[in-house]
Amino acid sequence: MTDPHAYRVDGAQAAGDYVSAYRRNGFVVLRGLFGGDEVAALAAAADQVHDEGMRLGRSFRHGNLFYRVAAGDDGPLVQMIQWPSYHQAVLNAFRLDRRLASILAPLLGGDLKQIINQIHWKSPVSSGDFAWHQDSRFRKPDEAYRNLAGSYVQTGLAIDPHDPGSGCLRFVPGSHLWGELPLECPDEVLGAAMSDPVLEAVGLDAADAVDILLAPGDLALWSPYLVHGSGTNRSAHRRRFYINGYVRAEDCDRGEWAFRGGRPVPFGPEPALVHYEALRERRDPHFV
Ligand SMILES: O=C(O)CCC(=O)C(=O)O
Repeated sequence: MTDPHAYRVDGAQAAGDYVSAYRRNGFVVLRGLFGGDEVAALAAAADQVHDEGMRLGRSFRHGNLFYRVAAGDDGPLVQMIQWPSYHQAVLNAFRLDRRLASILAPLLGGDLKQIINQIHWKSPVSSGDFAWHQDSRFRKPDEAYRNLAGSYVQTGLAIDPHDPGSGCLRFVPGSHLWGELPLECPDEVLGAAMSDPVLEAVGLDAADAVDILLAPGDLALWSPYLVHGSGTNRSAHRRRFYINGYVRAEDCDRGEWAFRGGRPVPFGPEPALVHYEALRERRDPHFV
């Protein structure tokens, strides 16, 4: 069956289509953006940083680089790594790939900074759930982000198959048009299950939510106001997801530069302030 939310970006017509679909629904899926060899290289890079997290054994921070490692029944469980691109060249190349710049250009323009650079792991049958939320709640402080609805796009690149069995994303189409909603969210959305009454309390219906099916190499784009979550991985394989979030540079005071005029911008000598408020004061690597 044809997926009404999925496009292939191989022509001007398709480009117009995915942009209007994104604006209408608050998300869109682009199929087959990266090929098999590229995804294999990305998977190997993800495995490298995952091994680093396993060796650390618990959550660890060095500046913006952060490993979130939970205590699993059988040992450490690496759930998320933020800003691995500072030291992992393949991950860095993906976040700066010009295909991303050209996909984002009609939505955000060519001068982009980056707020999110992270990988999520859902190991088989482990709780890597994400409660229903809007990403806007994490774009703080408010004054650093201007025109958030139109200036920010989150992207997620599938490394493994994403489907209901492996805990794929669930999106509520059109919910981005409602702006910031008083969703009753746990402080930590990672590790908390989606609770449908939370949607009903703000006038949304879980029955309207759609499963986002992704094959390796597919890219999902979503709005900071789109209500979304994801469930438990009950499959026999890992579900890895490479998330990069971009913002129109002139509308944001935070983030690392990613593209200027559509061209990749390498990291500068000092990390930029993104989310970690103690970036300048606490420079030493430390367990958290
Ligand atoms: O990895 C997932 O399934 C959830 C991702 C998500 O909700 C987010 O990054 O905001």
